[in-house]
Amino acid sequence: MTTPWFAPIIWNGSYNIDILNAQFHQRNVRIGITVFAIKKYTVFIKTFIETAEQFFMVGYKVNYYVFTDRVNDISNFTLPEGRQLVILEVPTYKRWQEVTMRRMEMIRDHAYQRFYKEVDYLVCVDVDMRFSDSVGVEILSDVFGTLHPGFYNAQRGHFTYERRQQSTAYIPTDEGDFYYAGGNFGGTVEEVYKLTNFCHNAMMTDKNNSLEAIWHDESYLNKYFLYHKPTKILSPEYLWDNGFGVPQFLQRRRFVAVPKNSNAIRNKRALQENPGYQKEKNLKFHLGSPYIFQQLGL
Ligand code: 5GW
Ligand code: MN
Repeated sequence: MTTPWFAPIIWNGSYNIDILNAQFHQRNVRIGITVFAIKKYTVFIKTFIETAEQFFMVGYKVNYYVFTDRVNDISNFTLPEGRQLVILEVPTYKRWQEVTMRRMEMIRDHAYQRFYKEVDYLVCVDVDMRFSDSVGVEILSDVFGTLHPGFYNAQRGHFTYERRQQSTAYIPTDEGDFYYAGGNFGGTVEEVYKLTNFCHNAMMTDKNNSLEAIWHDESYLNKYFLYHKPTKILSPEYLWDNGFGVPQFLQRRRFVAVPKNSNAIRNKRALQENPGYQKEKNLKFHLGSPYIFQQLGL
């Protein structure tokens, strides 16, 4: 339950939430959660916020920072005192790869411009998710990452790191501690600034060389964590996908992927239009062989 550099790995049963709450309430911490709802992904916001209100940092000051290009699609939520919704209008990018990758730049810019004035910690997550059990201050630390649900048990050589030496995200087969998920990381505003700044700059360097890492922002995040080790690591309880089944050791599923074709399945038109559809097909390669994916030139 700790890494070789003495960072705790957060599993159910490894901490006492009452002690931690006493500590964090004493410090009166404020938490920001960043989430992107670009194009059709605005459909995920309602469930995301409703379930977060039940399970995310209950009793704390929380700012939801929703980055979107469709401000009018975000409905109003009645939130209790101390919790608020902040809608940040941002540009759309045509390619889905760019939609997910540009999150790093936008988090960085807003961390620099405003987040540091408003919150102490940032939690940066995917939107196609629901909270289904408590996620509290046990996750907070200077800089934290989450074990990817598909790789917590895998050998280092099987991690889907970027393996092309020309890329800034390159990790050799004999290096790397864990395979971290792109969909849940965070830390203090300053640490998240450093992380997102690194990832964005690395992406831009690659872009200038006509390169894009195999798993986009996730590949650059993994490169960052190799040389800037997280001070806490969240178990896959904090980013589960029921597509991986429900293994017995997994006592809690706190933050779980919403199947992306759930809307689409209902009618054919939505299926063709669902922006996640094409990507979902690619997900199979992610779980199986990334090299097939590479060979296809995708
Ligand atoms: C659309 C098509 C394919 C891939 C991503 C998108 C997409 C992602 C989008 O159209 N709008 C959008 O807001 N996103 C943001 O990027 C969401 O916050 C989403 O959770 C995040 C990562 O994309 P995902 O969730 O589709 O990635 P996986 O690896 O969880 O499938
Ligand atoms: Mn996702």
